[in-house]
Amino acid sequence: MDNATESIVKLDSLIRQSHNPMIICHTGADPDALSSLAAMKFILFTHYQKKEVLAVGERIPAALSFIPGYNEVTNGSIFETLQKNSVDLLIFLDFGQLHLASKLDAGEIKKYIQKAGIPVAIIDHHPAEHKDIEADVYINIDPTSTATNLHLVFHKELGFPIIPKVADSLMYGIIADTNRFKFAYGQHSQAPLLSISAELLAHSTVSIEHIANSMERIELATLKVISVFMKNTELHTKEFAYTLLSNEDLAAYDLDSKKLGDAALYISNLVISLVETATSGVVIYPHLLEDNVYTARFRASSADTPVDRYAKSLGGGGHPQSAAARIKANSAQEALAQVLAIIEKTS
Ligand SMILES: [Mn+2]
Repeated sequence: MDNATESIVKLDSLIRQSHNPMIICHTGADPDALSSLAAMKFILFTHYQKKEVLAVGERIPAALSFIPGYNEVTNGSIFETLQKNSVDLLIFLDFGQLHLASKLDAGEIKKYIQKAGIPVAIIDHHPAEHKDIEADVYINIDPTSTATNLHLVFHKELGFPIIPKVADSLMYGIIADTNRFKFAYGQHSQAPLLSISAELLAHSTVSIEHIANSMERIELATLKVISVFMKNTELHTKEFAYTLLSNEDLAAYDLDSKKLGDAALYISNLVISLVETATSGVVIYPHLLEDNVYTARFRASSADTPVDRYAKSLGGGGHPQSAAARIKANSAQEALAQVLAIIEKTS
């Protein structure tokens, strides 16, 4: 048996022995975490005949209520649930770092698990080197999502039939974490991803179009902020685009400032590094909680033009293709001037 098969066999036997399993996802669930939690709950009910399954995540965003599994999971305290129930197996989904379990109680949760001697299994897809939770079983076969790992474990390796509800949930996780099959996680992730998805789609009741549309829905108030960001977009050079939004813009166009963050994310993720010939760009907007502070959100459509160097020079940080910094300035224009000066110096 290879390592993965051995871990899966061990997980299967831990689940069979367990009378009171609890499954949890990371705090502030994303679609993959939430869908995996729901799918895992159906799997434990259907294939392992568990009578009750505690499925808990903390701070699950209400914005994810469009995901079919939303009502199947409990949005509440993991530590309190552990204390109130005699849990005899804990399965962590979509994370391997303790602090991601809970904003307030991560340390207490760890102590409780150790004291009670509860076996722990992790099913995750994030880089294994960051894992800091000690687990009896650690499964991380496919790098693209937790959903793909659940498929590989329960359908491929353990041979359970694919039930439509599980296929639906797993497809939401996959579409979200790969941005509709776009992201490559290393060199060889895409062919396996597409064959896993084909197997699930054969049993799924929702189309890729439906899933993608439900995730890409946008609030009208956010769209109005986006439109001003778009209007203010310019090319600094052929390779670099920028846009900014000032406090004056917020007032002049009667924009909802609470939508500023969502609108800036939309523009930086989907627009600013794709304007004409540009491969990178920046989005600048006021930080609403602090006067004279602006956020600069950098994005690159190619790793060949990394933007984290600019963010770092401004005291921020991030990754080559996505980075951010906070800038002290008296106006959005002044913040932009600082950013462009840094780019001249760093390029
Ligand atoms: Mn994930």
